[in-house]
Amino acid sequence: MSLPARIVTLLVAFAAVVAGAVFLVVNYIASSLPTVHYVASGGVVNVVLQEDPQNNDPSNPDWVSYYVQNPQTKQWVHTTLFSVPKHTRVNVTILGYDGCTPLRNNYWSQVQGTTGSTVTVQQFATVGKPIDSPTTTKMINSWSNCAVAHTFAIPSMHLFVPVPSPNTALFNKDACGVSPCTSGPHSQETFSFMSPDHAGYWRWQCFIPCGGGFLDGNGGPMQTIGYMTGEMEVSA
Ligand SMILES: [Cu+2]
Repeated sequence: MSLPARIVTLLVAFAAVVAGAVFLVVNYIASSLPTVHYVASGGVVNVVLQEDPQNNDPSNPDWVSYYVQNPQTKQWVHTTLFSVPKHTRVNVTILGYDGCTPLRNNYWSQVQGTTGSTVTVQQFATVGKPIDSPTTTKMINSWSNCAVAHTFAIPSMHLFVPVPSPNTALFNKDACGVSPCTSGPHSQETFSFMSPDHAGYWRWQCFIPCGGGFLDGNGGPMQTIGYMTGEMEVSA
């Protein structure tokens, strides 16, 4: 290789390293996302999330996204960071406003790691208007019919929860188009698990390839904290 070619190669490699470092700093270290803190009451915490077909961040308005509800103000916070106390029963409610996307691996249709290995699901036409009764199930099959929108998984705890999509006919007619969603057809899913018995950070993520417009659906919101991946902080 000639000297100029070597210099160019070196400069390109250096630029790639700098770009990678800048990406890490901007996306992880300098990230200013708020953490929603859940405090135990009566030995339990009640975590409330929603997932939407869009979000209210002007830089990526068409990205699918989770939101976390502030337990005091009931405001929806555009973040995927929340904290729970250690060794506490965590009751989770997820409101699913987004339409379905099939799982790439249908293994994740099976509920794993929750109390009783089940979830309880109910469908709503809009807030306060149920269209069926709550059903407790061990699986939401994303292949037999397109019924799963996203998943909530904490892989290191072996917790995997498929989150159901709303009734398809209602969703196609009347989907929530403004986030955070406060009306429109949605599913409501509840489940529980015990938080770990020591403090730390547990990464959670979605396993549906829901990054529309990105390679294999795995880019964009799928790899960005605040959208389809986040952290559960466990406090001492
Ligand atoms: Cu997702």
